[in-house]
Amino acid sequence: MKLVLATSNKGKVREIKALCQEYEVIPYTELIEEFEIIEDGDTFKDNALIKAKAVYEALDDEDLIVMADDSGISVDILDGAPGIYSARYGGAGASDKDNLYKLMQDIKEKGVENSPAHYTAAIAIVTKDREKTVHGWMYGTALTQAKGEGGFGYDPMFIPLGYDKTLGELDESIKKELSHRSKALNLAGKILRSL
Ligand code: ITT
Repeated sequence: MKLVLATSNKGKVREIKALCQEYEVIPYTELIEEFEIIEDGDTFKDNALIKAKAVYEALDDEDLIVMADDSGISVDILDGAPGIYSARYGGAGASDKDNLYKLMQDIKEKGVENSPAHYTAAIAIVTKDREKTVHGWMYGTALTQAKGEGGFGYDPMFIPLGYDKTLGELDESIKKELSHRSKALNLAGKILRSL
């Protein structure tokens, strides 16, 4: 089964390919030119659906199945920020590194060295006659220091519950087992198998 990913985030593509080996996973940018999708929903779920529907319509092939991931990190001491704004936390055009350093700085400015935090992933699946969404979460601690080079995005500042190292330091097999994305993809797999 061909599964087109409505994302241009290379970290997500790498993880989704590793977790969905029974499918032929293709980023939409291999089929059509990358285009801007305005993610103006109020929730991860809304934004995942906006991306999946935009790409499904642009591909104009009713046999394709499109999957989108909208995700982010929510930090308790920051009242859940950056949440759905995780990709733009450092401002328009901010890199993953800019976002990471801004988040660590904002936590530091609250006068603490760390805070409980969690990642959320909403996955949307769009076909010619269906629109489905599922979610997954990973809880842990957000630090004010980045450690390790593994993963992507905010991973060097996030320690999953039950561990004492960041996702930047831990072997990728651990994130594969625990992550918000793998939990959501596990549920997405059930939907895909029912199509
Ligand atoms: P697409 O919309 O093209 O999928 P994006 O990077 O803009 O790519 P989002 O809007 O979903 O994706 O934003 C997700 C943000 O949260 C982005 O800054 C990521 O780096 C971060 N993020 C999401 N999942 C993550 C993970 O597993 N590890 C680290 N950071 C993550």
